[in-house]
Amino acid sequence: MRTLDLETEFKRLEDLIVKSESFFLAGHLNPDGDTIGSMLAIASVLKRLGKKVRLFSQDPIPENLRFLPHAKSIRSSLPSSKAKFDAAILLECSNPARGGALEPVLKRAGKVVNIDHHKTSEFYGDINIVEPHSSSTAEIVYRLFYNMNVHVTKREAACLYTGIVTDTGRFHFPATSPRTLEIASRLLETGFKFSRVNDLLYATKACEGLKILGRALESLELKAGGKLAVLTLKAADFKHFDARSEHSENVINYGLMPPGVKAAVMFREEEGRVSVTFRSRGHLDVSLVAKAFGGGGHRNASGCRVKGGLPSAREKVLSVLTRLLA
Ligand SMILES: [Mn+2]
Repeated sequence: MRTLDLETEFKRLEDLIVKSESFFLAGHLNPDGDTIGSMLAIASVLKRLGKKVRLFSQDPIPENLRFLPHAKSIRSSLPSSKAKFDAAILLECSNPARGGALEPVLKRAGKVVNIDHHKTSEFYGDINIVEPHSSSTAEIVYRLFYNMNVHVTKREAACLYTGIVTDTGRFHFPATSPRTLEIASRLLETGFKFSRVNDLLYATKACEGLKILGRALESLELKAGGKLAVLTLKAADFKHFDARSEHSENVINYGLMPPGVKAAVMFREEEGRVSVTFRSRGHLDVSLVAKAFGGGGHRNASGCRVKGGLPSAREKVLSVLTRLLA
């Protein structure tokens, strides 16, 4: 389970945890199961160690993740300008801006810790636990606990399992390794109700989500000689179905289904900007496209936000994507 490169950073973080009293934890914008699961598991362990923990997510927690133990303790408001933390731990943020307007808190934090599995990480932390070969941040967090000799509770296991199962697409994506399955197996050994967790994650979907999925599928276009699938959701679609951005999570994955498709992109029109998500198969690196527009992510899954209206965002992003596919 141990990797030499990470061991020093794990040890430094362990030392920091031992000598610190107060922690600020934050995840990325549009939080997913890995960010939230990892954050809640770390918070739970820190609390068991008698630490003070403040959890922050600028964007709301998706409905399908609110079942996670203590998900309600994650706040969307920043601590007051007087609050000072011994350590700030950022999860899955390639750079601090991925977490939102964290700057005032980070400036006053004793140490900044960056835990991530994105290769786009900018190593901005005093401690950087970045492992791009990990399926998920939850997998790294499990290894941190293992190195610290921390026994994982059922609730913490449910959180970490959620991070792993969602980020691997249910143990489907290539980043799933023997170690991923070994860690999942150890989490199952705690006896948490993994079948119930799977039901809540995968067999439960709000009507708004089902309807917005239908609308997104209707919008499907194939471009670049059938190699690129484009899905588009307009602000009016969300309004029509009374749906929010989170209802369209994972819709992008349908874009990869038509035979011959190498990459999929989904545009979601928001106020004053467009949220863009990318997926690809094999060696095609869509994180390059996301990065070109100030975003980040992995080779096969990435995202960015483009300022301005839908037509111009589509045109700009599609021209870069088509060049990548050529
Ligand atoms: Mn992740």
